[in-house]
Amino acid sequence: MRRTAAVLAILTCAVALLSGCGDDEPSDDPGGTTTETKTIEITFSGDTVEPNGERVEVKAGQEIELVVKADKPGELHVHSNPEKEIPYGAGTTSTKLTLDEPGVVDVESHDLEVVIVQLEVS
Ligand SMILES: [Cu+2]
Repeated sequence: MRRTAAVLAILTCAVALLSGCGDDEPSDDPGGTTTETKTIEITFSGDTVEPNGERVEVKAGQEIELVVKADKPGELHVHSNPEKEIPYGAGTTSTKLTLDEPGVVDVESHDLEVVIVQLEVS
């Protein structure tokens, strides 16, 4: 079942790409309440990535720090509204973001065609 969901997510993604999901607007919300930062470590190695489709619960407006460790540069795709593209380099790259709308937001690698984490925003 999970495989089907992943395939669907990728298809959704491909459609989104066709309709031009290239504009990334970082939605920083100053004046939000201070909550603990949720740190998610993502490790790319060759053609694999950890985690792989794991669900992570976050609060709306909570600061999320993505710490990407990679052996080569690439890009994460966050299926929030609006969508975000997060480039990373070889080595360790740390990026912060917040999600304001409740729902499930996929974080994907289009290079590997996988869903890395699903952020469950509540
Ligand atoms: Cu995508």
